[in-house]
Amino acid sequence: MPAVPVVKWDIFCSVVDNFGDIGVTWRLAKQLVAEHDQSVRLWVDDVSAFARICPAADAQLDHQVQQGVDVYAWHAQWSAIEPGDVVIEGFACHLPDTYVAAMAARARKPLWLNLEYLSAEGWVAGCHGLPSMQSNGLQKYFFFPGFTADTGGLLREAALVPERQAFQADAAAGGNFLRGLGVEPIAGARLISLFAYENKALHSWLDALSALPQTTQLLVPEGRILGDVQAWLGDGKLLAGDCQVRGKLQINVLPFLEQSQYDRLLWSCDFNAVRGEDSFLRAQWAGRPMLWHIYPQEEGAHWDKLNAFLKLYTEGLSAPAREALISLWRDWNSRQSMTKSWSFWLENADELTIHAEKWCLEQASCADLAAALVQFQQNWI
Ligand code: TRH
Repeated sequence: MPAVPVVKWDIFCSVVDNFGDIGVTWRLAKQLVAEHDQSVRLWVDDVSAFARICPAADAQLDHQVQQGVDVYAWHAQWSAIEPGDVVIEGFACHLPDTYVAAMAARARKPLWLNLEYLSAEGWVAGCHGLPSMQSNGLQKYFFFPGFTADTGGLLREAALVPERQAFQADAAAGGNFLRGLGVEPIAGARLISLFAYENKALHSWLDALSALPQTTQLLVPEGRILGDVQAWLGDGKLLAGDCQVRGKLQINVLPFLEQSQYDRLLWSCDFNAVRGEDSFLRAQWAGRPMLWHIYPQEEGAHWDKLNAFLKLYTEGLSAPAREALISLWRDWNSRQSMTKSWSFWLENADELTIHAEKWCLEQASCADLAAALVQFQQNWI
């Protein structure tokens, strides 16, 4: 049987802000190599952002191999290279003009894809996979991740959910993991992880947590929300390793974690506050209830996205549980007091916890995004 030729992928990532762009493209690159034996070059214009989520990386290098992926610094001054067979521009980033010209000049034209942002909005399915003719005669296809079978699916490694379930079924695993981070878990406490943009609603939530009868242990990796935590504590600059107690609330500050460690943090917690795109998805794979701080867009465009997700996610919930979840998410995202909505959420915590696992398993029964991309490429040739 003739050997299947290796498909070469070029994935381009422009780090607009934070870690979502690199978080998603790096995850995809790793998975294409590990599970589909593809040859992948990841071009990133901010290698230091990459090195934050992959600490084994060297932010100074122009080229390095990490987990089988060739990671290149994408410089403004582009050197000519032979384009791959599949070219992915992450989140509509602008490819170097000379690279696009080289794509058009290739005898066998590459498959050109724009990997879009994740959204649950209804129009996504209609646009997924559509081609758009470019001025140089190449077609560019829009590839939309999504929550329904008529979209490109969600990034999920093949072993992710079973691995996560085994971790959670092991009574010692979460505690051991946290101890490895220097955090002693408090027996009987509700464990919450917090990753969010700056948010004025945080103060009311921390007030509520500190006044509850049950202890809460809040785990906060270093990041933008730390300023609000600091202001609430009123006790100087917080650093990784710090621990502060107010009433029934203990706050532990963690270092920013490597991506797979961050997964384990989500798996260890009873509730996860997440943001952006990638952490939002990883919290769903954690099978635990969550609170999403959506990336705020101009003129409130993010509300349609948030509401579309809420509509899908809350299907099958009782009316009170649905309302509790929606109130909490809306208060958080509109920076309103969380006092009432958190207490309402707690009343429905059991149902929402069962629901989180159910949602995860439903979503995990669909094809994942990397597999869908490989399939798309095979159907295209
Ligand atoms: O960082 P984000 O806010 O990213 C983005 C960007 O703003 C981007 O421009 C926007 O388009 C997108 O949101 C919607 O949040 P996100 O997407 O959750 O990415 C964070 C990444 O960082 C994710 O891969 C998880 C990872 N991470 C770690 O690896 N370690 C950590 O300790 C934490 C807290 C996160």
